[in-house]
Amino acid sequence: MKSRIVYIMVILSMLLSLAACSGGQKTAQKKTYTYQDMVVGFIQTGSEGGWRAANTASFKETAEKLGIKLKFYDAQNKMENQLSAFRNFIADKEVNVIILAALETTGWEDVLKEAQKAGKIVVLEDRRIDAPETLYATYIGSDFAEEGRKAAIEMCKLLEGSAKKNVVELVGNVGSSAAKDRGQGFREKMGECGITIIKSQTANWDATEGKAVMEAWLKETTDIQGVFAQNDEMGLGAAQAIKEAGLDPGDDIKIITVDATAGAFKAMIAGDINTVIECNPLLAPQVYEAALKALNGEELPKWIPSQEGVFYAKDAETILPTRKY
Ligand code: GYE
Repeated sequence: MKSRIVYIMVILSMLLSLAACSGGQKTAQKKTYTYQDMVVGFIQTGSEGGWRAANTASFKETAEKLGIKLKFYDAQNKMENQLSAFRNFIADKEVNVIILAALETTGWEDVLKEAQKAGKIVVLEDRRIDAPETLYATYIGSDFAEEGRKAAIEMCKLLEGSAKKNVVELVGNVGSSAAKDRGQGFREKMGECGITIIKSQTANWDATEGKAVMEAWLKETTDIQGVFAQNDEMGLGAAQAIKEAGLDPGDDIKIITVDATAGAFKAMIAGDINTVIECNPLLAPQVYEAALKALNGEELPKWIPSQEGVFYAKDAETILPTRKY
């Protein structure tokens, strides 16, 4: 009898030690990724001006600092290039994270499903898209609608007491979330002080195009009290056109832009631009941190908005030296 009890005890202890070590093997199999394990396929829009250059620099510099292997692709502002790059990164066995700055809000569902099937983490930076949230880990970018609302509120301040409040709007790439949402936000608030948008046209984020569109408008009418430019470059172009029409930008016609690049600060110091709404391009640290969390299986909020402010001409000279871009 005694030997039977000893025999059962021995079997039991063997089973317990087996369970413990297999459990250990199981936990040993669960890998914890570090930044050095990350191989990122980053799909950038293309060159659009100071904001974009700062955004790209943020991702390259931060990858270097963290030891992330970055495969950078510049889509030259072509949607078809972004889609083909996306598929190339899905096929690239080395890539475990894909980061996208989407040129357009639509057209992403198929590649996102392919990426999910291939087990790739997808993080959206800068631009949001219209696709099911389950298809990407998170979106890190600005609240563009809030930027538009801020612009309208600031334009109301600039036009206070003006008999007329005719405003013209220079729009970015019309398919982009930044353009759509800034326009929507501005329209939500402009009625509070009787602003009317008398002209609205895309200048594709570009200074030269912004100048050409403003020139054409001024040939039609000079009964314009304000310009809402959805980025700095287009606002700088409009200021040039206003000067060449013999008017004083920042005085005869008020100008508000979005981004807050160094060019806008210099234009505020020169008196050509009145107010600038900040849009932060230095997103890489937040984006890489979110990607690492997602790689390690963490659930993330589907949108992590950037924190941003408003800058005024009177403060520009003091603030410019503190700016990173
Ligand atoms: O405002 C503009 C750039 O997506 C927020 O894109 C970005 C916008 C920015 O071309 O300058």
